Amino acid sequence: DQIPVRRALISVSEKSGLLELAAALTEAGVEIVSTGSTAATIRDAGHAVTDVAEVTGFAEALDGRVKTLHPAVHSGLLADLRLADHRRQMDELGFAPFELVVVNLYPFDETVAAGKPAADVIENVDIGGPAMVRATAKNHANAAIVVSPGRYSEVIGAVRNGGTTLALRRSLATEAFVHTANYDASVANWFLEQDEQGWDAAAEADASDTAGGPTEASIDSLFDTVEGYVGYEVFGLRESVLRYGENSHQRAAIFTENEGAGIAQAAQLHGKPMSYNNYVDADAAVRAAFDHERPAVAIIKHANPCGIAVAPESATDPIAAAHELAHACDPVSAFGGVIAANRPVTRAMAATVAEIFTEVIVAPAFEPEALEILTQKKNIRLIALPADFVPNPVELRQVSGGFLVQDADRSFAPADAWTLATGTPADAETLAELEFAWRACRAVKSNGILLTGGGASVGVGMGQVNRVDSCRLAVERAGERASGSVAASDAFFPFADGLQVLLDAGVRAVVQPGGSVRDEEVIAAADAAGVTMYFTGERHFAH
Ligand code: 93A
Repeated sequence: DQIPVRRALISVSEKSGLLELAAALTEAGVEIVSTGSTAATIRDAGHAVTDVAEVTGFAEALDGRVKTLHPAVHSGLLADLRLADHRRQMDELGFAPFELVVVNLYPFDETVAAGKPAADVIENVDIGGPAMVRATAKNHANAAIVVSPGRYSEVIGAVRNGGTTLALRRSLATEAFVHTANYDASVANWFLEQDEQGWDAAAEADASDTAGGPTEASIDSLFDTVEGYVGYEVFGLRESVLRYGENSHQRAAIFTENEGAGIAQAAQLHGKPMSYNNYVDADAAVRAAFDHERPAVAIIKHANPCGIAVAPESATDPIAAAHELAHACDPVSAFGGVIAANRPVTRAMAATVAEIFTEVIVAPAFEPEALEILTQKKNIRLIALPADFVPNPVELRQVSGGFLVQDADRSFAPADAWTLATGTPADAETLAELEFAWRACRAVKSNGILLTGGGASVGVGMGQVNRVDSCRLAVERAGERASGSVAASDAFFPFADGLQVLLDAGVRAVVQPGGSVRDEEVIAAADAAGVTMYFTGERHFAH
């Protein structure tokens, strides 16, 4: 099954390793056929090369759009020389086969990442390259297809050792089809984005929005790493390059499931491209807002809520009312925040948000008048969730050397399943407030303490390694509003000290999982303060 290499076709945009390859092939007596700038590079280094135009009898046409798209090339790639009839036809046509084809494609992703105008992006959709790659991969029984410089040395070794083996050609062909599938997915993704964002907006895409990050030349190697990590499962995902990652020196991309209906598939109606951090915060915001059945708004900074509220029953414009309440929790931190609403954004909500510097608003929809107001703001990103939006049923998290998978934390113990740990049973209004606090609390990173009043957070203590500190933070943020508020704790109080901070601040009712070995101490503290406390029997850590 070994096939000696006599004639190679080389056409590469990315030219690293090209001269070493050309030198090795020349030394092995292989004839090299090549396209425009690839041929020039090889020739300049002093190696013999045949121009593809000599093979086709046609000069490159239409500014290079037609270079290799010719029967003389493609018959050489596709002839199945195991068949006498194919050999006979090749002789009659005067065509010769290629046993080795080395192609890499026009830099489509890099052109998008560099913020080039649409015309440049479209010119970088490679047509002839993928045709050669796919033809040769199909015909791997007869020829080897190489799409990445990383495989050159292996192929050189094979050429020197008498030819490519079937095993090598199969492995190269698999890589080739994955490569062209991903390439086409990138192209399709870009076209979908233009459809969603408006083609003109994209043409105006300001180079300063996308340039300057580390993505330009190096993004391919990031994708190689990701492909190496997830194997060929990456097939079936659309990838798109982000300006940069969490910080400007980190390369980044988002992989989008073709069948999903989440934040990754949401349509951007306005604003600069979403950043890595925008995606993280928008996802956290949506999860927080959609944890409530009533109209709700969550305002997120660094994946934590700085405000979360549901609309009062009496509100005439419920989502606008929920936003005002959420914003009032911590107006300082809400500056530059990411807002999610679980109902369409109304004119009234838009008018308020327009006054506050906001990075992103995510919602199921925007009323036309709301859009009119918000699109006046150049920097705000408006994101419409898919109509069939669903939170992920499972969550993945990377650890070194692997990743963790778990069910998403979706369910809640309803108030009628809680047990009264101490105090008089809460009245309906207090119970509803406790239920809101309990639902809102899991949007807070652990250790999470949430103080609420009137269906709105008034103090948030998040992300502390010590529950007492979270209690102090929540009380400090709430200020005067702590007195008469209700409190939720995402996990049990291991000692009475944290709860005591809340009791001293005048909290009137508490909900928490219970289950600490010191529950008795904790109950005694609530009892002494005459405060009602419920145990839910389930905790909601979020890290
Ligand atoms: O413009 S194309 O879509 N039409 C073609 O016929 C064609 N042939 C090769 N793109 C084509 N190529 C691509 O040109 C290859 O995939 C490669 O990326 C690039 C190499 O061209 P050059 O050697 O002129 O730099």
